[in-house]
Amino acid sequence: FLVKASTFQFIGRALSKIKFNAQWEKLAKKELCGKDPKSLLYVSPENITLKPVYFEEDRKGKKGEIPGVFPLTRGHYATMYTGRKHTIRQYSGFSTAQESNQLYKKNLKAGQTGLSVAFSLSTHRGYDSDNPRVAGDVGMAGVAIDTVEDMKILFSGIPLDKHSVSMTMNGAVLPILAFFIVAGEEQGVRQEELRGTIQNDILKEYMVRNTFIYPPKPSMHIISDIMAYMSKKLPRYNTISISGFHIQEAGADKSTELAITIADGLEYIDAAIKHGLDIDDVAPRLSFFFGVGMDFYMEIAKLRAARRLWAKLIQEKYHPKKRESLMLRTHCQTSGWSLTEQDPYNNIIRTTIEAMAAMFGQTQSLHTDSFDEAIGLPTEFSSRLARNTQVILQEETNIPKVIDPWGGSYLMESLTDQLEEKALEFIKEIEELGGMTKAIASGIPKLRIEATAARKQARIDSGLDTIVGVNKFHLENEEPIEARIIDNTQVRLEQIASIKKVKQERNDKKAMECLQAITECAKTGEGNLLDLSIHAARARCTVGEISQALEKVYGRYQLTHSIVQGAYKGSFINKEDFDNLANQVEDFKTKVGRRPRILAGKLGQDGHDRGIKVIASGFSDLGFDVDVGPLFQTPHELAKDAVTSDVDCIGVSSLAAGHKTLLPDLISELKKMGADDIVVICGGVIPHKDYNYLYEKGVHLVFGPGTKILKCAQRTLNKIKEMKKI
Ligand code: 3CP
Repeated sequence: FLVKASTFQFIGRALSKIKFNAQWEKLAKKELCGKDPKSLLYVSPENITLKPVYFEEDRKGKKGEIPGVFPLTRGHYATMYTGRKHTIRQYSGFSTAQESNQLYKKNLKAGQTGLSVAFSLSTHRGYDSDNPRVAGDVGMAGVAIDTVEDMKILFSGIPLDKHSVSMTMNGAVLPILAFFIVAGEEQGVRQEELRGTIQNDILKEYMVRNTFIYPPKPSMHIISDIMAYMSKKLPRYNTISISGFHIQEAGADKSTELAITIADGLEYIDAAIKHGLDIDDVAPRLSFFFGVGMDFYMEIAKLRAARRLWAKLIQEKYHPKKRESLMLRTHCQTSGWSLTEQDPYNNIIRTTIEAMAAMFGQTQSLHTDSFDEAIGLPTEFSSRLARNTQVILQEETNIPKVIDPWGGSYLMESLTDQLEEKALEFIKEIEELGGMTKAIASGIPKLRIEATAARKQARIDSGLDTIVGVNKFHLENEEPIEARIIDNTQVRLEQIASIKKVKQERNDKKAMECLQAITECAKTGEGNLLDLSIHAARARCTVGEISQALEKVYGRYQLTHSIVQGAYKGSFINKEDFDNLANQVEDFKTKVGRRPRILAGKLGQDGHDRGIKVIASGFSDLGFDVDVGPLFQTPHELAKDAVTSDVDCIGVSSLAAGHKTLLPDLISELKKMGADDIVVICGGVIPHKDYNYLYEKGVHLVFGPGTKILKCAQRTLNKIKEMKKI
């Protein structure tokens, strides 16, 4: 039922329960010339009904709360951010450590108050830059860090006891954390003085982000070792940033995002307790990370409900002694998914609105997206505007001068209650499945997210939900905007040279002993993996070597895909257009003897799979025979799978800037295999100016963000027919 239920099934039931204040209802009916005021209701994707007006009775007799007082809905400190503004923490990293270091210093001077490192996908997945598997990924979507020497360059001239640093790292968390600690040490900063956050939230990687390396069980062991080490030695460092952001970006509605995030947090605490830690050793240093999209009221309510839910559940389940254990401290990021390639300056407006929601929701730290992120990596200009969005909100609007300004609003309190209730329902379902690790193994949370994403796409494609410039008010002519270009070949060569130098200069025997100790610890569970990784970092072992030392015991995890069926079709309003194309697919089947067969693939280390899964669901509902290939394939592997499965078309989704290297390689692999009659289509974050380059290299169709699935499917079918001369 999680997969097939349509949003619309719920609407009738929800509406019949709604009651208005009788006096208002009478007046409203008159103003609406007799029409039922229920026509003004809106049912959100969470199945929460937004009413045109709220009254005291919507709070069901509940009293107002005080910031700093349990259950902390209005804030975990009494003064919250009236005295200390939230941290402006822009996530960034460009190719090399030198470039990123320059950028960080510049940003700090210009008003940014915290650092946040974006790593290269090759680093995320535990590969050194000289590994041929990652030829197309090194330095494309963040900074490539191979050894502690790179980390030292990254923070050169940035004292690590003065600046708090967030590092988005999950898979290769041990070597990266170890490099950071050793870089601090070699700057003269003691471990207890280091401040910041490591993302280290592996559970969500198996549901959405996919930059895992090892299977769930050993990954949870790694996390427990990190919590054990850091609670003793790095008391000011946040050990996990439990992310709902990625869950929302992958398509979840707000109550699902909230429930999964809180359930992940509880699972980490249980793992720590099993590892012998106390609730008060771990909970105070867990931190959170939420996405903030365009549903303004709902996003503010979500952050309020999150604080309340966490405080209540921790109190009820673990009875901590420290007050800090109850505090849900969070970073927020404006929604990348809400950015459009079409009329992209509109994104500045979107980001401003989302940033306001995050501030009204009392975030501790915030990243605001650059307007050009649906087209490519941000430029210096767009990054400046993004940062200044926050600076202006903090400095010019007086918004931060009042704590929880929406507290006491009938609407906001009612939405907060409803979101808390809905999220709790799903948390209980997860608990009944035996906790989050088991729920992930059942595949239920992932399917639930993917079904919501497919339904949302259908709502947009059929015009039920508006996106300005995409499905309403689109421009006749779009002026192309500048996008940042990264010379991946140059970055890779520089990194390869620096790895070589580090290996030549180190004591190899010592390095190998450190790696052997890590492998032994992984085998026996004796010792602490972070402690051993710090020794390996000091001995100049690389990211790849440390990851490999663990992989020998744990192996590399492979995700199996399933495709959500019926959710796209079930939420599509204009059935005539849908059926017309579905009939063409049937005709194809009659003529050819089989359905048009598509292999949807991801190349390189880019694990963002919302796009490919939504396309797979939509095409499959239309009658195509769709298979989703494994993540992280090389062009050779994808071509081989396509030939073996005898497909008519390969669809590649590229979101991490690897398209100019990986797609031409795929085409040449297909040629080598004599399979150049296979149609190759691609989509994702691909700048317009790269379209011709891709066409020249042999790609048949390129689809930008915002393309309707029906249009994409129609053009693909036509192309397959043209190639097959049908
Ligand atoms: C603040 N403080 C206060 C008060 N306000 N003390 C008393 N009364 C107050 N009113 C204190 C805090 O206790 C803290 O002290 C210090 O001031 C700093 O405040 P903070 O709120 O802890 O702020 P910050 O250091 O910025 O930390 C924020 C959190 C942290 C806790 C959320 O985890 C964080 O910065 N997270 C960022 C995560 C991030 O950037 N992720 C990027 C994801 P102490 O220091 O003594 O505790 S990017 C992923 C994007 C896409 C992708 O996947 O690629």
